Amino acid sequence: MLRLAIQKSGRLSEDSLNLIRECGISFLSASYKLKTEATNFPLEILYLRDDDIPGYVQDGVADLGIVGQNVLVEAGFPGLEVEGLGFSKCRLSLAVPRAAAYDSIENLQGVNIATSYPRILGDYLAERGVKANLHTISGSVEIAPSIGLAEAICDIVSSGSTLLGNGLREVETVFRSEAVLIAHQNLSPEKQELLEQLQFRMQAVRRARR
Ligand code: PRT
Ligand code: ZN
Repeated sequence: MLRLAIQKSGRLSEDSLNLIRECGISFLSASYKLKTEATNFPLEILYLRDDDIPGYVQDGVADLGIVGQNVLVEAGFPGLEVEGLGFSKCRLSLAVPRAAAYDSIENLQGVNIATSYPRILGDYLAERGVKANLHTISGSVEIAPSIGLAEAICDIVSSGSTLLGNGLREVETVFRSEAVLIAHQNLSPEKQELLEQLQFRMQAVRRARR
């Protein structure tokens, strides 16, 4: 039986469950439950915090997972990605206060930047020869400039209205993300076969949606 980890409650949850259902897989879901078994496919679904999903799949506690590429790459396991799923599209961007002068990434030399993505941002800045002071915070990153914690931020953006509402202006796109299917690297031949069946169904669902 395959074990698939999905986000318990958050932006990925509904689309992840819909995708599994559209693959013709039936299961009972109750919001208090932490796992469920499908009735017509050898699949067990685990409901977890999204941040825990890459590590569980890396360790083989779960065979598969659905998670944002941003979380996957930040966790340091980009090699687990099997395929993009086309939902939860967003970008990780740098932003500065609306009135701040900004011409190029060079302006961030020596600047304090608040982010929940120190690895992705650190790599991006290092590739461009920029040395900044990264302050890692786990949430409410957008308020950092207004409370004097940082002069710039790097956070997830989709519509841009959160940045706007906090008086910030997007200046660089650091990373583009979508939900991805991930898999443990050493699946047994039986599980690998089930993964291929599941991928075949997922691809059919995506073709039908277009
Ligand atoms: O509880 P758990 O740890 O499981 O969930 P979480 O709170 O860490 O994650 P969640 O549910 O907020 O997001 C899950 C994934 O959805 C992210 O890792 C991204 O891959 C993806 N995603 C897509 C987003 C957004 N869009 C998004 N807009 N994740 C977060 N946001 C936030 C962003 O942080 C910012 O605060 O929404 C705000 C910006 O939105 P706009 O529309 O105002 O630009
Ligand atoms: Zn999370």
